[in-house]
Order: sequence, then C-alpha cells, then structure tokens
Amino acid sequence: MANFEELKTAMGDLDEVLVLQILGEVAADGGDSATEALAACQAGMDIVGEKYESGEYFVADLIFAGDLMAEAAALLKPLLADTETISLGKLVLATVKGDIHDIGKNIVKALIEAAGIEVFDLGVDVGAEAIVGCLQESGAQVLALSGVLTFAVESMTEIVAAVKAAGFDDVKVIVGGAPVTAEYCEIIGADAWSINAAEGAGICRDWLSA
Ligand code: B12
Repeated sequence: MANFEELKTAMGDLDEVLVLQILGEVAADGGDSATEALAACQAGMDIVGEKYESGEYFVADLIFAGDLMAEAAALLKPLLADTETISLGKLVLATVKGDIHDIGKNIVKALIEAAGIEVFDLGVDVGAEAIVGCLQESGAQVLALSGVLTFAVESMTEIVAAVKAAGFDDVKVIVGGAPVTAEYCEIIGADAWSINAAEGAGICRDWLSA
C-alpha cells in the first residue's frame, strides 16, 4: 500500500523520483487508491505554495511543480477513469483571459474526464470569442471556467455575458479557482461554483446525468 503522507511530502519537496516511484506503486496495486494519491499530490501543491510565499521556493520551482503535477495527473487519470462509463456529454474548459495559471484547471480536467465527460480544453488566457466558437463547434452542454487571479472574476463575468448573448441559454456554467465565492458566482451569472475540483466534477456529472 502506497504511503500517501510520504507522497504529499515528496510533492512538497519537488522530489520527482520519489513522487513517480510512489505513483508507480499505486498503479501496480491496481489503481484502487488513485483518488487518495491525487489528493495527496494536491496537498503537496499546497506545501509548494507555502514554500513560495515564505521565500524558500522561486518562480522556477513553481513552474517545475506545475509540470510535476501535470505528469502526476496524467499518470493517475487512466486509473481514475471508470472504463465502463460511456460518455455522459461534452464540456468546454478554460483558464480565463488574463490568467495563465493552469495547475488547478488541469486537475479539474482529469477529474471531469474520469467522470466520463468529454473535455474540450482551450488552455489558458482564453477570451469570450474562443469560448463561444468552441461551444458552437463542439455542441458542449457545460462550460467550466477556471481562474486564480482576483482579476479572473471580471473575465468570467465578460465570458458568461457573451455566452448568454450568443444564445447558449441551455449551457450550464460552473466557475472555480481560489478567488471564486458564492457571491462572485452570482455576480458572474454562473449556475454553480466550487474551489474543490472533485466537487466541481461531481456537479458536472450530475448535470449531464439528469
Ligand atoms: C503556481 C503559481 C504560479 C505559476 C503558475 C504555473 C501554472 N502552470 O499554473 C506561475 C509562476 C507561472 C505564476 C505566475 C503568476 N502568478 Co501565481 N501563483 C502560483 C501559486 C504558488 C500556486 C497556484 C496553484 O497552482 N495552486 C494549486 C492549484 C491546485 O490550486 P487552484 O488553482 O486554486 O485550483 C484548485 C481549486 O481552486 C479548484 N479549481 C480551480 N479551477 C477550477 C475550475 C472549476 C470549474 C472548478 C469546479 C474548480 C476549480 O480545483 C483545484 C484543485 O483543488 C499561487 C499561490 C498559492 N498559494 O495559491 C500564486 C498566485 C495565484 N499567483 C499570483 C500572481 C500575482 C502571479 C503573477 C501575476 C505574478 C507576476 N507578478 O508575474 C503571475 C500571473 C501571470 C498571469 N497573467 O496569470 C497571486 C495571485 C494574487 C491574486 N489574488 O490575484 C498568487 C495567489 C500568489 C500571491 N500570494 O501573491 N504563478
């Protein structure tokens, strides 16, 4: 059985060799503990953030942390996915204009895909025009927006207004990221919000299963 406390610490220490070794053990065990492993990696990212804020880590460390988290999420994704699940529906995902943080977005993506939803990931710094275009082309029923900068809330508001103006009244919108609150959700005009990736994925799954 993999040691998740050790995994969390290894992620916080940016010890790539140990992180990959423990994830290898999770896979060898059949992947039953993939959800706990993902949570441990996320908890390790919190340690990275604390070390950055205390001056122990620098921007280069954050970029390395982002790559390591993306690698971990990619390794865990096939273990999280229920291979019996048929596609529940389609979802467009993006980090909004002005914001290039994508670690949280990529975690949400892994969990949404694991819930059996097809994700159209537009990347970072994405504005209303690209999102409306992707909704048109994909026929997605859900739009998920991520933003970590306080400023992201303004971009989200603009995007949701543009989506509604383009006539996508039936598209459900969920917003997430550190600055998002219930109050912001209302201002943005979104249908739901969460700062918890697993909870957000669950909301999308419930919408598409209904
Ligand atoms: C890593 C990091 C970076 C990396 C990003 C690498 C990458 N590939 O993403 C780099 C070095 C590039 C970076 C750059 C900058 N950063 Co920065 N960064 C961080 C840091 C340390 C961690 C962010 C992170 O990834 N957290 C881990 C993830 C997992 O958490 P998360 O994003 O919140 O996501 C979770 C939830 O919110 C939720 N979620 C997220 N999205 C969604 C979406 C949906 C739909 C749902 C349901 C849920 C959900 O699920 C996730 C998992 O639980 C934070 C500090 C901190 N402690 O948070 C600063 C921080 C976010 N950065 C900050 C700033 C200011 C910047 C810069 C402007 C710095 C500069 N002067 O250049 C630039 C931004 C440029 C830009 N235009 O975006 C500030 C933001 C302040 C603010 N409130 O506006 C912070 C808070 C640091 C600080 N204390 O000042 N940064």
